[in-house]
Amino acid sequence: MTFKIIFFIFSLVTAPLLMQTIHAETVVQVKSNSQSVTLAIQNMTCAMCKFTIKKALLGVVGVQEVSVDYNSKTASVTFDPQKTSSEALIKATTDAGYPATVSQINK
Ligand SMILES: [Cu+2]
Repeated sequence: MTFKIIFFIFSLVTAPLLMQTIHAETVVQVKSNSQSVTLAIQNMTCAMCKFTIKKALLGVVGVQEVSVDYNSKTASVTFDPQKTSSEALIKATTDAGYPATVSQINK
């Protein structure tokens, strides 16, 4: 009974501290190894195009995350700037049949 109460209070105190530590590590990693850009993509004519584009972008070494939006004809790409560049991303989509331009650089 007493032990349970002590353990409960201990959990309440340590949980937020643990969460903060995890959060801080994530932020540091994002700052040092990731950059995110939004590409405006041409030639998207149907919903299937987004899978072709996503596959092409994920094939670029250094790309970490891709999200393609058919309605806005854009792709948000997170990548390691030491391994690739927005120029390489544009080359990949262009080679797949979808020329693109950088519409936004997200820091
Ligand atoms: Cu299509």
